[in-house]
Amino acid sequence: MKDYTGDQVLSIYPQRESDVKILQDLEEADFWSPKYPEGVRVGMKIDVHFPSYLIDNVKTTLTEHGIEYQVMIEDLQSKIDDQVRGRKRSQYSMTHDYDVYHTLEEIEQWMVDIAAEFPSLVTLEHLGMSTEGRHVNMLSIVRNPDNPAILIDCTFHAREWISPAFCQCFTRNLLEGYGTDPVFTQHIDNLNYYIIPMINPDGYKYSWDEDRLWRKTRSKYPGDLCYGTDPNRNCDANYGGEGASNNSCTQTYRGPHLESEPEVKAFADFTRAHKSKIMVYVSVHSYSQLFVLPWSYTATPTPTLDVLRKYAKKGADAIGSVYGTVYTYGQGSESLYFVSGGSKDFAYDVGIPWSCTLELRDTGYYGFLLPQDQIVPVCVETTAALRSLSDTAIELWLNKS
Ligand code: 0X9
Ligand code: ZN
Repeated sequence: MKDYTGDQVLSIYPQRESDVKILQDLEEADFWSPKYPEGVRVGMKIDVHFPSYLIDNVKTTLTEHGIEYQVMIEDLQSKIDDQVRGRKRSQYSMTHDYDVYHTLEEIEQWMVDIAAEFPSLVTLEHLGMSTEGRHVNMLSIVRNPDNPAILIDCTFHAREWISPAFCQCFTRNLLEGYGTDPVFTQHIDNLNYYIIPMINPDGYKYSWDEDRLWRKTRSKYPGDLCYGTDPNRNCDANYGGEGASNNSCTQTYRGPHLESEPEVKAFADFTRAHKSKIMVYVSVHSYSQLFVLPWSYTATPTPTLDVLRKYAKKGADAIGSVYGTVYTYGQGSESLYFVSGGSKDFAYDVGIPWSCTLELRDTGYYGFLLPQDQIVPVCVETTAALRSLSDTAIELWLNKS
């Protein structure tokens, strides 16, 4: 397992263009937010992870140039260890715990079990294979094939562990609510749910066994130096444009060609085949507390930006109404940074009327290392957003026909 002892994550606040330039030139900087150096802008909070042996140099450089910063994570390895502390021994027996992070094997078993527990509501469908030969599966809750649908995926990025934790917990709430909770019942009766809890199984396993901060898939191509393609740069949405890298050793590698990743291809084929029914697409990531709306690959506003914003606001308000957690929303290229080849832009361009990347908690205190005691609150508040977005899907469908 890769050791991050002594590594630090700094939150840096560039105030001038010259500061931006300095940040972009820092060696071995692992950008957590934004994802890559070109995304750095004046006035942003920039979270960057540095290896222990460079930390003193980096701080000296920042101080010399009068660039403000604070230490976000003092010792990365101890935060990594803290994150799974208290994980119960028998994670998976008869009951599944929804308040801990689960390994890939546990999540795969959970998918089989939840489908078996609610046989009249759910089927487990095979979408495709991963590079390393694992199944990419989907839980499909279809009461009536003529109903509209909502497509939800989790774990595009391996290290964003709160994402699959949310998918598991939400699915449970939804299914248990059928017949007991009037809102969930009405939703399941009128809306089909396609839930892909684990779209990047190879990367997720690697983030447990080898490198906690692994983000990408685990493919490697002839002529490439490094492993891993960013699946959220590999989709058909201005593929290869701004905000994606052609260097396999970066975190935002777009892959050798469009849909080179079998996981992405499986997702994209399914989406294209069901595009006329899918009204809402939500890709669950972390972190930033944001609804990122199309487009991210261009600053041009989408023709339906008003509609996108209207329902994003409802979702953000729904989250806020639970514990007051503040979520913002906006077009990707304005609220975050440019991304080409992202899944939510692909979904939008294929004709799905409402789509977003949903970046869960937090805003950069723990970042990807969100403690387990936040899983349940994240689940509760984000479930409120998905209830709102379920209404949105039904409403868009009624307006359409
Ligand atoms: O950079 C990304 O892929 C997403 N952020 S993350 O920290 N989860 O990696 C943002 C993507 C937003 N834009 C598109 N999906 N197009
Ligand atoms: Zn992500």
